[in-house]
Amino acid sequence: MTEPLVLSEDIEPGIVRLTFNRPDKLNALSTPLMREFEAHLDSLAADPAVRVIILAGAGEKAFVAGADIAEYRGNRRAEFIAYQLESRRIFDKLEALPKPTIAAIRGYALGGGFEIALCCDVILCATSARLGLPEGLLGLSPGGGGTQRLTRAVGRIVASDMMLAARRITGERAYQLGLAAECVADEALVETALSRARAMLKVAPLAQAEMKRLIRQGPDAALPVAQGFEQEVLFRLYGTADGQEGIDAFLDKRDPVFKGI
Ligand code: CO8
Repeated sequence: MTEPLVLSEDIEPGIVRLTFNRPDKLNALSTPLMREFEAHLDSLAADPAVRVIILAGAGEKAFVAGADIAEYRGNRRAEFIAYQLESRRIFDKLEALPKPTIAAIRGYALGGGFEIALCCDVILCATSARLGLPEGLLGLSPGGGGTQRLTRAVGRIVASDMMLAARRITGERAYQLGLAAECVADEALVETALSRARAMLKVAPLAQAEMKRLIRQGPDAALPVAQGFEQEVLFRLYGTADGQEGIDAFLDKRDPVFKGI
């Protein structure tokens, strides 16, 4: 039997880890790998028992070193465009998942690999992490949202420095820039991701889904409009069973039991 290109593991109730699994090619995003990844995203999205998804890379060297450059050779324009369109759809699907996602990065997260991380809600880095968008070195430009999501995340100057000089940054620098929520020793990364995921299990799922959307979509709207979105969400959540459960539980000095309704 051939090894899956994306491993899916139930780590603890509610927490699933997807691991990109082509370590000999630094987990490069081949077409078959992207299709397996999408199939996992679809089934995790549809499974109400799954609350948090952690993304990781197999092996010591990389999270994901980008698109599979071997597939790019030969100026096969139709295939190239088809891959880019399919990948963009999958990246957008990852970003829009109504559950929290965590990218746990050890080693290289380059090109499409970094762009996948930018589609996640929280990036955690090991000190070995090296993040970058080196497409310019191939005579190309990013295609998985990197020019836009990175620029929105860190601003124009740092994004330009990283892209125009193909400069990789370390996990520690990513943390300083606010790109990573934390940077820890390599040996601590798995446990750190797990502890973040456990913390996420305690937050009401509907509230998480709504906050995700607000965080992503709000900055593209004018502030008063975005604040309007925020208020609508809060009013809606207040009327949900979980909204009332959270308030009751606090006042009754007990842990809330959220049902996602
Ligand atoms: N594609 C295909 N194979 C790769 C890739 C890749 N992106 N990265 C590494 N590999 C392969 C190498 O060819 C090598 O294979 P082999 O052993 O068969 O020769 C193996 O992985 C190990 O790599 P290296 O020997 O190169 O390892 P080093 O430690 O010397 O170097 C680097 C590590 C610096 C990460 C180096 O491998 C490298 O520069 N890789 C390419 C990085 C890159 O340019 N990434 C961007 C690709 S373009 C892109 O991502 C566009 C995104 C589009 C988004 C939408 C689609 C997802």
